[in-house]
Amino acid sequence: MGKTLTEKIIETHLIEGTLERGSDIAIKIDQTLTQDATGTMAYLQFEAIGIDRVQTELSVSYVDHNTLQSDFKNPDDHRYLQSIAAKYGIYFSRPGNGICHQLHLERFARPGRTLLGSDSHTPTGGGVGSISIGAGGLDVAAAMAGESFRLKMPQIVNVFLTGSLPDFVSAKDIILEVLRRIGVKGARSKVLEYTGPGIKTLSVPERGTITNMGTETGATTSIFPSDQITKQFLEAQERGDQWVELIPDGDAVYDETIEINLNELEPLIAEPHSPGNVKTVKELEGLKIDQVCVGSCTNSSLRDLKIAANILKGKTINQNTVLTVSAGSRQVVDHLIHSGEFAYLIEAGARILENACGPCIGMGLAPETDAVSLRTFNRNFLGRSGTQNAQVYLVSPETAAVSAIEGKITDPRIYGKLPKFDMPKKFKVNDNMIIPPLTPEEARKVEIIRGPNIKPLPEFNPLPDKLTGEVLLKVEDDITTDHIMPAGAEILPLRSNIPEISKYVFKAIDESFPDRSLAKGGGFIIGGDNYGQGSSREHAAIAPKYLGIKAVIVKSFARIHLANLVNFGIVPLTFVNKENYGKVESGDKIEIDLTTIKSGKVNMKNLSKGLDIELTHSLSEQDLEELMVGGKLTLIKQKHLK
Ligand code: MIC
Ligand code: SF4
Repeated sequence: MGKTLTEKIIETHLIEGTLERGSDIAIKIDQTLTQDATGTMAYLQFEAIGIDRVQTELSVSYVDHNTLQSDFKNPDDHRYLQSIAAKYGIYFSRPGNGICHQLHLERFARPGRTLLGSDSHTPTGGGVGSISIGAGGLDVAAAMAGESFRLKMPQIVNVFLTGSLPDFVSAKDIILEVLRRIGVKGARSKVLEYTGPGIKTLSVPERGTITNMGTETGATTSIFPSDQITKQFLEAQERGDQWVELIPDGDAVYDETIEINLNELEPLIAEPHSPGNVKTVKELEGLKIDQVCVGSCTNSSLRDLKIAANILKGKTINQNTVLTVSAGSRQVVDHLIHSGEFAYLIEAGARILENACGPCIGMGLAPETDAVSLRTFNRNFLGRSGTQNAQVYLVSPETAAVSAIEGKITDPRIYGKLPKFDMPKKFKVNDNMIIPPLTPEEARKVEIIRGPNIKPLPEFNPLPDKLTGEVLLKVEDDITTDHIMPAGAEILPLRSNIPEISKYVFKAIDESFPDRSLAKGGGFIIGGDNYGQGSSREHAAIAPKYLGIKAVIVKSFARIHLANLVNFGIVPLTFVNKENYGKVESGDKIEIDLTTIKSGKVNMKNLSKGLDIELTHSLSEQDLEELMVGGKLTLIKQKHLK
């Protein structure tokens, strides 16, 4: 029986387990990436593990999220990260160089390699045929220490593409179409593997757009084969020697197939407040817009900015619409400057931002009150832009540029033929903002520099046999990590300071949550389906743990958040019968008996209502061991001390 591409790469990295779907496996990790917002915590943990140097083939530390410097906190973190990179053999991408995923695709991602990144959009690397997975910072720290990465062997979905995209229809519309069909929970425990004749029409950055935003379907990762298009891209990045052909076998067997005819696609848009609320742009045409943002790790490649620039050439943006542009890398900007296309953006009235995440994570450029903001980004969760009542829509660069000129949501196809533009045969490669690792001797002399905002890691105790307390909060389906642990310019600088950042847990849902939790000595959270979707931020677990949260009981979890809860000793449980969600309310006193947890069955007593409710979990033996000692770090430290 033939193999899928995913199976082939996983098989060559398998440390434990088999390819049987749903079984527990452990894979070797070749590369890691971190970004600054998750990186400080990941490196504090790496330091706590206590080894001299990273054990991976390649580890890169990027600075791209916390780039607004309104006081000392963010720059202190950058300096800490730079000193850590020098100390432990890590490449350091300096602030201003660009967004981690765009940069990693350009400079480091390799076909056939595994990449673990402390950011949920790490699957961008799937654009060159790498198995690239997002994880919590502690899992990435463990991978840097040479530990394998544990996951459930995913099912593999064949996303079979035929045809080619019409003018003004974009790679972004392909992933929006996938989201339209399967929604934000549709690919959980699955890998989306792209095949079919249509893939030959897509360049690597376009493939990167698709694998990047595959995260929004809940997929473990997404991947394209490594073919002649990959070869050309790597050669153009002066990395031709890293190319290997990697394709699925002709008779590969997939668990499911989704067919998309690219000829039939039209411009799509995700409405507030979920990337899964997909409509056609036509359906929303005419809605007045206040802001348009082009950029983010989904759509900030040279191809995307050239499209936007050439549409805007000789035009002026609508007088009631603000346009921002943030390139994914200096390489992108360098090309646009030399080709003259950068001028088209500036002349049209774009506000040029740093090469960083920027407005995507509420780091500046928050929209005005009640604004409609059209963004080429991947997430439009409530409040994420920094303005609670803003309405954020997600679109392609084509739709964004045309709409910025028109001042209203506009189907870009009304502009007729897509303007012509050339892509370079060779990219301008200049890695002078990536500091390579030092030799072990040089590294030994490096001092780690810590600012006053970098606080020690909190320590957590082993779990008792019984958990008792009050349900502090009950929430609905699809709660995101942005709900649990909000980001934005005010809160993100606190990522290295757990006591401070904990004060913002569930801020938009219930501002009293942190104080109530501390006052009651902690308690429980009840949730619906897909609890914890979105970001990889482990702060959505560490901060609730710090506030005393003992267990989270839901209908189902999102993958990365579930792993983060285990890593920090919060018990993640699910209802055996989802209807029982209705039998426990905020304020109820409950008791959970953990003595039977190894059997997979856990009893919860609702003491307030006099009910017994059966709970379960999907945790492996290893997960349970980590959980019961109060978190993964304790176990890893013990292992490395031996
Ligand atoms: C995001 O897009 O939500 C982030 C910010 O990149 C996060 C990481 C973080 O919270 O630091 C992610 O996607 O993992
Ligand atoms: Fe940065 Fe936004 Fe991409 Fe997250 S989704 S890595 S915040 S650009």
